[in-house]
Amino acid sequence: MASQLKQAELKKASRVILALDLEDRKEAVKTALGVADYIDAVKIGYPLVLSCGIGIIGEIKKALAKSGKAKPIIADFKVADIPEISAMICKKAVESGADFVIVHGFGGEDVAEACSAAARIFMVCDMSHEGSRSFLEPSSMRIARIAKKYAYGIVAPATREKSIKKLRRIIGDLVIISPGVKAQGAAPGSAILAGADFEIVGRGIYNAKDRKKAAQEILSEIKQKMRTKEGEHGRGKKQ
Ligand code: OMP
Repeated sequence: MASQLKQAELKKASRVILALDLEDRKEAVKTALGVADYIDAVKIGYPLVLSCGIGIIGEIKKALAKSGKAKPIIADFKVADIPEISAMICKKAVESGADFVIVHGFGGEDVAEACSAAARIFMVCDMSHEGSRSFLEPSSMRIARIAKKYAYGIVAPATREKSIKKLRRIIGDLVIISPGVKAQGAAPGSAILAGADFEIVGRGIYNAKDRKKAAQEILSEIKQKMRTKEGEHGRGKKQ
């Protein structure tokens, strides 16, 4: 059963999720606050948590709320242990302020069930890097069927639009978040056009000279692509 925990929803505005893979606490807070107007959520994973401690999740969350720009936090722990330990990890993430936790799908149904009782989860179905073609991609459709039962959403690669399209057909209206934009080669907006709900961007924003400008540009490229697609649909209907 999917989690009944009362937590934040991911609301679609910019459609951008910031992957905050930095190692310095001050820099991380500054970056999140600096681009808060252009993102819908912040994803925090091992680089930041192992550098600053798990308290950084609550710290970023509070800093955003204090500035009047509260955002949901996704803890990217790619949980993949036995069910009991996986659930403990999810619980710790939630206690630390995470609204969602990313869990690997290859652990199987018992892990998914245990994690979904402890947190709202995103399940990794397929990944954005080349190596994922060896083991994960061939199993991604089976993982998606498990996700449909237990997850709030899935992670699917912006670098492989075909994968997003196939996974969307299985998971129905679950939320799709897609990494691989900019630094890994996918153009902003392409995953959304393929059926994703949000695009995850890390280096494309935090490595930019002007982070705000980079986030702004990514956002306008996404909106532009969406408008073009809507226009094409509109014209198609009239014909
Ligand atoms: P950039 O490549 O810097 O935009 O960062 C991508 C972010 O998405 C990182 O935090 C990765 O850990 C994460 N990610 C992937 O890049 N590929 C995946 O298949 C899955 C994830 C993820 O689960 O978030």
